[in-house]
Amino acid sequence: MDLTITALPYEYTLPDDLSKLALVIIDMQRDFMEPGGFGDALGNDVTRLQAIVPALKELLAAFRTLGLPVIHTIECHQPDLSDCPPAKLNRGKGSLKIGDEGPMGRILVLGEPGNGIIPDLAPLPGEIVISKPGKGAFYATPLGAILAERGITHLLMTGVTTEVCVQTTMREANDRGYECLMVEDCTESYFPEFKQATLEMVRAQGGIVGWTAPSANVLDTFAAFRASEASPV
Ligand code: C5J
Repeated sequence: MDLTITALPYEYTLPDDLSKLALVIIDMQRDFMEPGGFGDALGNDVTRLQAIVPALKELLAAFRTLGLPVIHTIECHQPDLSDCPPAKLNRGKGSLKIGDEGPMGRILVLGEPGNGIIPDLAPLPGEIVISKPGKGAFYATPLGAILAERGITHLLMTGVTTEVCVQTTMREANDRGYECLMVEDCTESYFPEFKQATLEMVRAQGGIVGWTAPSANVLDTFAAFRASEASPV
């Protein structure tokens, strides 16, 4: 049977083999989620982002229950910042720059406490964790090769922030031929109007970048799938 998720601008059809569907969780790291990190240093109210954690945790649990692929990303740089171009390093007038020592260690540097994924969404052994120096998760990472190797064709996009790393990654994925759906209540921005605009943008013009749907619709489809597996016709 064709499995679909009720979505905008129209229903999103899942691959015949569900193992070709991956959950992509972008940058749910302390740097963006907690006071003292990069997001905070740029002057943002980081507490706004906490609201998505329960829904994302539930969606992650559903993927784990079904044994489907999960990909986490972390925005980070090497300690010598050799992978951080001046255009990124010097951008903005925040209180702390990338590489500076902050309350959670060096800002956006791999391995520092602030660079870790929040405990609620900590990766399990075997889940893919992509360290990315850019906003998009395909740039300068093995993500494309990993997806190709596993035959993954469909991506559910979640994480923070909606209009920066999540949208950039979704656009990169769309151009590479992936069928992408942004999960509305599992992504957040420091700017509610930017989140709203992003959701509208990606699904405009017949889904020019992809689809959007609330996580409840994804969970409903998974429940239907499990019911069909339990009592095949
Ligand atoms: C930002 C991100 N906003 N993960 N990074 O700098 O969206």
